[in-house]
Amino acid sequence: MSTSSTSYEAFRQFLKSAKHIATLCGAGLSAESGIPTFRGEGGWWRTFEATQLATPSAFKANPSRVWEFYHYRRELVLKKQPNNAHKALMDFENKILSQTPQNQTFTVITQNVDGLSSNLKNLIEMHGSLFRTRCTKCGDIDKNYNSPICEGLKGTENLNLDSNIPIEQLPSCTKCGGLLRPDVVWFNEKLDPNIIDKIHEELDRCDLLLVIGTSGTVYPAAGYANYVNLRGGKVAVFNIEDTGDADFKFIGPCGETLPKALE
Ligand code: BJW
Repeated sequence: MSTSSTSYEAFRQFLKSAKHIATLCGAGLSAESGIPTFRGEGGWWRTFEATQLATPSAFKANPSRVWEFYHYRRELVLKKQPNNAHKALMDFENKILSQTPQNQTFTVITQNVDGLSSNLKNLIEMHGSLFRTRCTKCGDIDKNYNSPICEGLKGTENLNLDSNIPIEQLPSCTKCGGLLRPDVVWFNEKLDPNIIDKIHEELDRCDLLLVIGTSGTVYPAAGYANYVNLRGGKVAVFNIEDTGDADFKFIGPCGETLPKALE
């Protein structure tokens, strides 16, 4: 990549000609819905230590603390709505799906676990979901939108993270009684190999990757833009900050830039 274009017109022209279009989304996509990012101003990892909350060893050492964090985030997200950037992705997907003949594809790969893109038909949630649980004993995975997720966590929404709730009062499996965990991907955990395969299928054919609201610091997602570029695909970045090289760059809140780019 050399110089970046900031022209919406040039982007829209390229978008029309691209056959396989994909996005890689991060926490910035949901920022305008009122959901904190991880590393930006007010971000989770600015206040809390990621290793104390988003690693398997943190959960083993203190499942109560980890569940308090995820309970807080579930309750927060349940009160939030998709914003104009989510809507732009939805409208664009509908536009692509209504083409006859279908001569373009559109896939949204998201690192977000908030479910605010869950109305999309072609969605890959690579880091899991706040609204799925996984049993630590039998491995059962289940959807769960209960509010609160269990009585033991009710009233712990002050984010002190020090309630020390006994394991028996944390979410438990309806099938085997084992301790449940959030079905998200923590640091040092492998992503689901089926999901990785699906992502690679997309990246291997992608002509244009839209990188929306991600700091590009967490692997494997952080390597995807470069991967697409090396294969000759183009990369368009939508971010409030300049995150580095790209063929197209739209700096500003994605609730404003994305609808304009995809109109
Ligand atoms: C806006 C905006 C607006 C704001 N409009 N923009 C290679 C090199 C080095 C390290 C590694 C490596 N490979 C693996 C690692 C280790 C690790 C890693 O990457 N560490 C780095 C920190 C260096 N990766 C892993 O551990 C991964 N696992 C793995 O690779 O396994 C391999 C393995 C092999 C063998 C054995 C075992 C393992 C797993 C990573 C899982 C990440 N999990 C989290 C938590 C998930 C659940 C949860 O949500 O609680 O995922 S961490 C957190 O970061 C979360 C996010 O999805 C992820 C990415 O963050 P994101 O979305 O980019 O958010 P921010 O806050 O960083 O950025 C927001 C951006 O938005 C900013 O740029 C703003 O400017 C912008 N913005 N408002 C537009 N309105």
